[in-house]
Amino acid sequence: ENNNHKNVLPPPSPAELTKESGKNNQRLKLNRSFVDKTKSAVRMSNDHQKEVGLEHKPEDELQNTGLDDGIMKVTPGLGEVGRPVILNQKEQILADELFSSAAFNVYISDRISLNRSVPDARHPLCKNVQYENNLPTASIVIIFTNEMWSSLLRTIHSVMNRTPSHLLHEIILVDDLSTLEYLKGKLENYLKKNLPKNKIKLLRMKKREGLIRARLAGAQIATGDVLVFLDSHCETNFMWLEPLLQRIKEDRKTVVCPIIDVIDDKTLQYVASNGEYFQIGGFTWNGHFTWIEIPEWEEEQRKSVVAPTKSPTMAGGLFAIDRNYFWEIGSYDEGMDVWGGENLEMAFRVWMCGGSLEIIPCSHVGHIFRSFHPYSFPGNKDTHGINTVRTVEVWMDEYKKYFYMHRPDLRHVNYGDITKRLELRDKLQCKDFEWYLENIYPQKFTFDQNVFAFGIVRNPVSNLCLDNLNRDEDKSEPLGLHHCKSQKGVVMNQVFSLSASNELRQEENCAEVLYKTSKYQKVMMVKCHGRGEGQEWHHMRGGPIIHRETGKCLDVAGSKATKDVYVTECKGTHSQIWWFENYLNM
Ligand code: LR7
Ligand code: MN
Repeated sequence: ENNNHKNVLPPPSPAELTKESGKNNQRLKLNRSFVDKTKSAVRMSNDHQKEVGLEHKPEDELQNTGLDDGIMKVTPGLGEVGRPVILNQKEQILADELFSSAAFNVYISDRISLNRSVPDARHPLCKNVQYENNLPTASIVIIFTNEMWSSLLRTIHSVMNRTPSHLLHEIILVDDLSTLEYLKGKLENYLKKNLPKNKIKLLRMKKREGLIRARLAGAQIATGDVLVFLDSHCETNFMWLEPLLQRIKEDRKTVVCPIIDVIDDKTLQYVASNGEYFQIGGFTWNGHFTWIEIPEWEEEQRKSVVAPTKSPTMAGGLFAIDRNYFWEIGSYDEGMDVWGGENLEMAFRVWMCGGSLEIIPCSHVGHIFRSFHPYSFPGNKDTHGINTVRTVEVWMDEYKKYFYMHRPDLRHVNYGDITKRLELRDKLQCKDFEWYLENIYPQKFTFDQNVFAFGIVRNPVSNLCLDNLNRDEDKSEPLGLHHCKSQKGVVMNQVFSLSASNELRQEENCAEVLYKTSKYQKVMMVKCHGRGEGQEWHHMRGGPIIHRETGKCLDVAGSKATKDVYVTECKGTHSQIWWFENYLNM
């Protein structure tokens, strides 16, 4: 397992955000007594599909799928309507043993019908949207390497079940040199027997190419009007394809993404929100994709909560693009290996070279979010890092310095030849990265722009500096103190800005006082919300850093090195004096 790249995390669920945590009591036990309820569960799902005018298969066909393949052990009704499956203790032990091979609960997956129903995850307004009859056709490209049988086939079945056949030109499966035995002859037989021959193609890579070149190979043999890429562990939702095709028909230069719903890696629950809240794509200066809020100007511009929403970047795995436009705009960088970075590359390129990137809220596709990679990285390379170097060298102009500040280890890495990509940028007469930041992602925070002060923040008497102590940026963690470091190498842990809106912040995280009662109050680093309130701080050169809401001061007293920093009554003592490395005249 290669630790150099962190995996893409699922977006927070609306429940998590509104704190009205899971009132979901429909959790099912995997045991025989459940079978009684099966019929109603399946019938419910069929009625559900009828409602929106989709064809549905006869009940016995649904229940028999996969039963004789030697891998599936379907318990009819289990996981229907996307419900979570909870195992008893004995089964959980068996499931845990299998978990590491798949990075999700394959034991449960093997027991859920390949044709299981999903909850309608769309906003109710989507049901009123009309789509044209003569939409372009789609080639669905699904790449995989050693994907589990049940998750791969459930992806394919869900596409077959929820895509009108006149829009489904073909499904192209690309096997990136899987070694699992059942993905060889057995898979071919299954496809021949159970799926329409004219709709399904299986392409085998001769060597392990990685997801970027595997997708390129799939795209090369595609003949539909639109390319739709999916990961190999997805479940499509109601009317998932029509909204994507409709938008591309209106504007062939838009690259469109569905809302990606979470399929829980432990319970296989298809988590359906109310369809109203979703996030769009951003990036961090260390080269990772991240979820961000829809900015207010975009909220105003789109006429309805279900209207297409512009997004600075995309997660990467699930999107649709006009097939000819895919090639015109430079397809993918074929110099990228295995996993990572291609999504930001494509996002920058599309925006900078005259296209656009949108999330289409009426299209939903579920994806199993995994917390580690179940497959190997040949040569144990940090492919995310190296692919991202290719991206920043081609697209980010002088802004690449911010990336290298986070990753000085990659400054001299061999990233191969990028001449062709630079030529492409030239040929397409693309705009520069500054244009992208100003026009597409103006809310992106750059630590030395629109700030009063930036750099390390030192208390001179103790020679201690503010430091995030390498704590998890995705969680709320206390702000710490550490001996001040020199400015060479990776120093981002100690780089802070006092922003023009009076935030004491690192990239996406702002200092906030959360517990307002005790004498020494901890300072937490939490996601910046831009509303001032508990995230507002005031400071002048060589003076205290004052938290506006409580009127208290940042203080090193009471905390030793490698401890957390506190706010306490302002006293004008040495322990409350701070110097930013740089002050700007604004
Ligand atoms: O060497 C490989 N060859 C492959 O064919 C490695 C992977 N793959 C296949 C793999 O079987 C899977 O179908 O490529 C697909 C993506 O790999 P995952 O599922 O391990 O990736 P991920 O879901 O963790 O990562 C996200 O970011 C990647 C960056 O390179 C890709 O763009 C993935 O497609 C992307 N997935 C999504 O966007 C789904 C939503 C996740 C989020 C946010
Ligand atoms: Mn994936």
